[in-house]
Amino acid sequence: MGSHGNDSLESSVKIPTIKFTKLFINGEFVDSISGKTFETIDPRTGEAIARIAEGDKEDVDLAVNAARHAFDNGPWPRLPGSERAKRMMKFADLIDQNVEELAALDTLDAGKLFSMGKAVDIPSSADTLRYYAGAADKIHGDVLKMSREFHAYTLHEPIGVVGHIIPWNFPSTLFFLKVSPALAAGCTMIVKPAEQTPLSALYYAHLAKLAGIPDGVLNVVTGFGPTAGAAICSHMDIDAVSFTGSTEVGRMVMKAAAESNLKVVSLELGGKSPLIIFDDADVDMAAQLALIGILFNKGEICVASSRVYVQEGIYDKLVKKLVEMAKAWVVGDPFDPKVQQGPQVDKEQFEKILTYIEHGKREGATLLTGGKPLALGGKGYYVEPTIFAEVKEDMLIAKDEIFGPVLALAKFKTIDEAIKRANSTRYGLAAGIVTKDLNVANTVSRSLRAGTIWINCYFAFGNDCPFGGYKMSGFGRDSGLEALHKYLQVKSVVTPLYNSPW
Ligand code: TXE
Repeated sequence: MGSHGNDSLESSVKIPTIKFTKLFINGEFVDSISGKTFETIDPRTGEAIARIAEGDKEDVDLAVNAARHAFDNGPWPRLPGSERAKRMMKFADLIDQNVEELAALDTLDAGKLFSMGKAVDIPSSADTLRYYAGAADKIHGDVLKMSREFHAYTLHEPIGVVGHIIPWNFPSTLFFLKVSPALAAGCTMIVKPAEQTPLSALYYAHLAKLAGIPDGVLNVVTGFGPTAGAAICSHMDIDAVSFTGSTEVGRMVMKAAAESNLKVVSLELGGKSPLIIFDDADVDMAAQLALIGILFNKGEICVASSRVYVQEGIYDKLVKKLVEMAKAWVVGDPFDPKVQQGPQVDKEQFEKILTYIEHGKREGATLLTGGKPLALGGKGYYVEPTIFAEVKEDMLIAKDEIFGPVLALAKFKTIDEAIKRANSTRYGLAAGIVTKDLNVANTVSRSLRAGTIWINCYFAFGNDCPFGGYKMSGFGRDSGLEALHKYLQVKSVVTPLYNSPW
């Protein structure tokens, strides 16, 4: 595992100055009503990057008033879909024009790889906007037959004011997976980014204004979950809340929605996704998928393949390869293009991961590699790529989402055993299958209870591919036209015909 000093990096990559630190309400950057601010921290060093306005319930009220007014009286829901689309396209172009700066903000805030942000997260965020812009003028209902006495049709109307609560692991991607379909539908909204990663969300608010998104349509309230986030969930004037985060908080979101105005809820929560590797798999390819499946984005991804089941015939070869690759994996400064894994997002996540590693050791799993923090210059929240073998389903490291670079390996004999063990989890977000046998792939994919199944690939996402969970990974879908419908209401309109007794 390599480490790289970062002194020279600061000169080769342009570290942006932080331009936007205030709440964005009704088209203006404003201080929080309390005047309070909080620090956003660089996980490479543990030091503060900037002070950000700390929104609370009163600020959420202001943002909701602005969004309500924009929805009830403003142009956005009433514009032709093609006009909303034009502005969304402009928004996407502005993102493309600022890719480096935006990628650098997410690297500073979240420790994400700068090269990945520049090549994938930020450009694909612009493409998410474009995908839904393309749908904005194709929102329509059906003509219904009912009986011969009535003429009826359905209208698909924007659901209203939406609250989006997002986490820190994909600050840009998740911002646009939530905001884009809601904009296309004609909704107005309040976004609460995670307290760890407020920087890019505020920048996007600025770009939205430049793109001609009317004031009040897109508001960003930075702040903490139990205050600003909770105020969104229990607000009486928010019509829907779309949440991505922990299962624990997802439960609170649903409870607050139920106890306030029964707002519509969609939840994308944690995962403990299995990857099943069969005897006929290509060893190199399977090892690569298993490695990337757990180490991509430092394991901070809800669909990480954190449980890998390997059939007994290929087990020894595969494990040998996997461990070799994990040992060669480069951990270090995420601005360095040679680095494959940056620091965990914050001290809390870093400590959570190390605690799980200790559990794994105590519970009797075999530690094959890693298992320690990496002290790169004595700073930062770096964790070694870690692989445990002989992991049993009742061990904590097999049950809980660790959200870090920690893999749980186990050996299996038969297909039925693999299916049973893969399904023995409270989560159901994703799963992977590696085999050359189409019958095995099809049988297993139908038997796994998860929202996305990857066969001979992993992390293959697309804007048209619905994404979401089974079981305690939540409900509702981000991505695809399914997500657009999350932000639409269906209204039936019925009128009598000439020969009706009415
Ligand atoms: O999540 P939280 P945390 C999982 C992952 C991680 C764990 C804890 O296992 O280790 O959750 O991470 C807001 N009302 N995932 O503590 O707290 C919060 O401000 C309303 C998986 O960071 O769920 C942030 O904006 N909102 C996940 C968002 O919820 C509240 C990605 C997520 O934070 C709130 C992140 C409240 N009471 C973590 N409390 C995924 N599915 O990808 C917090 N928030």
